[in-house]
Amino acid sequence: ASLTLGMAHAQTPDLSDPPAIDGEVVGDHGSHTLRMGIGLAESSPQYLSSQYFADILDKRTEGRITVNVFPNSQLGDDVQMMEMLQTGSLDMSYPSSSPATTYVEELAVFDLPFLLPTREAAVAVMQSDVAQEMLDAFDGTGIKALTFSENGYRQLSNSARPVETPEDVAGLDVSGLKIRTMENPVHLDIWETLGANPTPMAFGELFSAMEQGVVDGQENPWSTILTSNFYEVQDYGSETRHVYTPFIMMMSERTWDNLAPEYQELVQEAARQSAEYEIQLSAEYDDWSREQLEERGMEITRLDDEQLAAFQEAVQPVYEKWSPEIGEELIQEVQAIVEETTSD
Ligand code: 2Q2
Repeated sequence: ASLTLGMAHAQTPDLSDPPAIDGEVVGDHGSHTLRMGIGLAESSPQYLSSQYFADILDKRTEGRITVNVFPNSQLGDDVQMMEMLQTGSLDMSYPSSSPATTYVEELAVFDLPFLLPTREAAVAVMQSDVAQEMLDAFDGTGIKALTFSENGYRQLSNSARPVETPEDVAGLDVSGLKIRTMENPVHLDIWETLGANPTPMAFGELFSAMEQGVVDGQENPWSTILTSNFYEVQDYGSETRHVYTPFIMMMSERTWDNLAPEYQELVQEAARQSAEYEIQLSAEYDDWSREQLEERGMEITRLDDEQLAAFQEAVQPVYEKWSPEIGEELIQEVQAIVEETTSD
């Protein structure tokens, strides 16, 4: 991206080929055709990196492992697809960590508002031992959690009014904004604490709920608001960056157990390589998507430090309420990792 400040135009994401697929071909240990369901559109970093994952497996097994990726919540929403992994009726999925807290409650640390101030800190946490322990904690649930990647910094959008302050969310002489949230208790609490009327809802139902006015708004990274065409039904955006959400690439334990050890090793390596590519793409998409949304008519409010501090202050009670549930020690471990990255 260009180094000038102000209205620097974020570079269009470099959607050229992902990193070359090197590494030797893995021997013949049978053939597998896997189905992977995701929630986002074909233009999203989530889909593009899932396709890269599939390409790595195809190339390094000479076509013996094929992954067919189904985007746009075609096969179901995050909660449904995780259940399908457990029963073995779906091989892979790529939900956010937030709806997965029902399986591993420590994941809710990622839902604490303003916990991860920079992408560098977020990546350091996702690549830490404590994060690996959360992935390992899926063992026995029927889900093999392979790796974290970036859904990204969540931003508020709505169809009612510009939002610069928590009071704008609550509405002084009008009712609080009706905000859709992911199916996660911490997210519900964040928006209740801000005086909104939050409703948990599957991602696949969100566009029509906004179109029909069932909800006024939602919160997702700019690239999701762009690639899922939310700008068609949302006039206002606010750069709140209130939560950084990871994705978790998941495989059915049945599918995993069915793979030869050599294939399991390759799947794990391909998952890591595609997650690295996804984080790079998602970072490139972030500012660029916000500019694309403005070009498509969304009025986006950039919060200054004072306005941001007002939101951070307003959601402080969420920490008081959820720290005991999530675990003070875990939160301190994560905050220590954040400190390390922001101190140098
Ligand atoms: O708000 C949401 O539900 C999204 O951030 C989703 O968690 C995410 O896009 C997944 O649906 C992707 O499969």
